Amino acid sequence: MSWWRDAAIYQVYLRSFADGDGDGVGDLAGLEARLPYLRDLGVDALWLSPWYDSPMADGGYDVADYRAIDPSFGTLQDAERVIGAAHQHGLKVIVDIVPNHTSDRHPWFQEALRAGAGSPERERFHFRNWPNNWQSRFGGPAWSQVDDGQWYLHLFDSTQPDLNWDHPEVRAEFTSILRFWLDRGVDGFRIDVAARLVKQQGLPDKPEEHPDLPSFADGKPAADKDRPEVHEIYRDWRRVLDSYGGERCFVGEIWLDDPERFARYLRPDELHTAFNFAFLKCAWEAGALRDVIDRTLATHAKVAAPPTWVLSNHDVTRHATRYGREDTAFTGRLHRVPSDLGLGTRRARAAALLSMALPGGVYVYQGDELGLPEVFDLPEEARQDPVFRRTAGLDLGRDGCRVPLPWGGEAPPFEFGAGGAWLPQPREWRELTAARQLGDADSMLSLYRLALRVRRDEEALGDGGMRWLESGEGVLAFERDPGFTCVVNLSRREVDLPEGAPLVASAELGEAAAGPARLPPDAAVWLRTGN
Ligand code: TEU
Repeated sequence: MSWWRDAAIYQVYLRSFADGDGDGVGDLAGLEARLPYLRDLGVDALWLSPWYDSPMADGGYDVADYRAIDPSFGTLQDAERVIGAAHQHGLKVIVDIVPNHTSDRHPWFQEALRAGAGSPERERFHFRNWPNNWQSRFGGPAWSQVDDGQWYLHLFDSTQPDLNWDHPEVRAEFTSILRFWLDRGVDGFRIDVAARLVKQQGLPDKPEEHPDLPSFADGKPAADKDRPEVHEIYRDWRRVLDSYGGERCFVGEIWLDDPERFARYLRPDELHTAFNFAFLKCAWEAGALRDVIDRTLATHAKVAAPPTWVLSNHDVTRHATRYGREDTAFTGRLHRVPSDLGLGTRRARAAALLSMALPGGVYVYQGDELGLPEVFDLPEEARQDPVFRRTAGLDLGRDGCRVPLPWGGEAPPFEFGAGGAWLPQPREWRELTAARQLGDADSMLSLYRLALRVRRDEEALGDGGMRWLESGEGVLAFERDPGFTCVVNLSRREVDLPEGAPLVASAELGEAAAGPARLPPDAAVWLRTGN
C-alpha cells in the first residue's frame, strides 16, 4: 500500500520550528538538528511550508523565486541536505507549492510593471483597466492599482498578484518547477489554494459579495466556487509526478464545502489527497462529528481516495483553544472569545486519538503535539500577518498560531534558538516545552508519541474501513479490523467501556464496580478487542 494512504504527516512551519543560526527565525539548520525529534515522535512524513526566496509579506506564501531557498532559511544545498537527512530518518518530505499567485517581487511581475499596459508581460497576470467587486481573502478589495492606472487581481495580499492560468507560459513554468523539486528527491507537494487557480472568464462581478465584510471575519470564502478547467492542470501535474515513479503524492488545500466538487480533485488521475477542513471546522459535538466522519468517508469512497484528518494548521486558531470555548466550531478566527484551556486541552487529547484512529491519513501541525494554545496578546508591532493590517486589526490574523516552538529551558526563547524568537512566546510555555514534556508520561507529547507508535504498529489503523458501534448519547465508538475499538466520550458523564484491553487513553480511566473500566467526559481510549 502507498505510504500516503495512511501517513501521519507533520506540518513544519519553518520560520517558527527551530532556529539554527540565532537570528530569531526558524531555518533549515534548525530543522535538520531536530529531525531526530520528529523521527522519535513517530510521524511518517513532513510537510514544509514554503521555503522559497520571498520578501515574506505572507510568511513565504509570496514567492519571488520558486527554485531558490530564502536566505533566512538557508541555501539550496541546505534544502538538499535536509531532504536527504529526512529520508535517512525514514521521513518523507512534502514541499509546498504556491501556484495561485507569485510575490510582487517575482521577475515576471516586475517585468509586467515595466512593460506597461497591453504588453504580453502583463498577460501572465490579471491586469485590467477597471477592477471588479471581488474581495481579498485577507480583507479589502482584491485589486490594486499600478502607476499607469491599470489594476491587477490579488485574491490575497496586494503583494501576491494572481497568475493567469490561461497563459501557456504559466502552465509550462509550474510543471518545470515541479520537476526541479522532484529532481531533488521530494516525495510530494502540498498545493496552496488548489481550487482557485482558474478564474471565471471575463472576471465578472460576484453578486454574493458583501464588500463591507472582510471575508475572514465571517469565515466564509469569498465565493465558494471553483472552475472546472482547473482539473486539466492537475491531470497534467499528475502525469509529471507519475513519470518520476516511486510513491509520490499531491495534497490539495481545498476549502470547498460542496463534497461533490471536492471529490473531483481526488479522481484517480488528479490529486491523491486533500485536507479535510470539514473535520477541522467541526464542533466538539458527537452528532456533528459523526456526520462529518460519515460524509468524509462517503465522499472519498466514491473516488477511492484516502481521507485525511486535520485539527489545526498555520491558518486557524489552535484547537486546544477552540475546544475550550462555548462554541467549539471553527467559523473563522475569533480573538476575544474566552476559552477554558484545561477543558480545551483534555478535548485536544481526545481529538488526537480520534483523528489517529480514523481510516486514512492524519496531519499534525507543529506544536499540536505540545498542546500549544493560540497566543492572543502579541504586541501589535510584532504582528506580521497581512490579515491584521488589511482588516485594520478587526481580525488579529494568524500570528497567534505561529509563535515559535518552545523546546526547552525555563524562559523565552525556550531553546528555539540562540537569538530570541520573531514572535514573543508566553512565559507560561515553560510548562509546555518539549524537554519538559518528554520527562512526563502524562504530557501531550507523551500521548502523541505513544499513539503514533501504536498507530504504526496496529494493523487495524491507517487506511481501511470502520464500523460504528452502538453507543450512548454523546459517545462515538467504532471498530476497526482486526480487533481494535476507539471510544470517544463527548458527553458530560462517565461512560462504560466495551470489553477490551486499553492500548492508549487520553485520560485516566475510572474504576468500574464490575467489568471493564469507565471513560471520563472529554476523553478517548483505544482498546484491543477480540483475540
Ligand atoms: O491559505 C488559503 C486560504 O484561503 C486560507 O487562508 C483560508 O481561507 C483561511 O485561512 C481560512 O480562515 C493558503 C495558505 O495556507 C495561507 O497561509 C496563505 O496565506 C494563503 O494560502 C495565500 O497563499
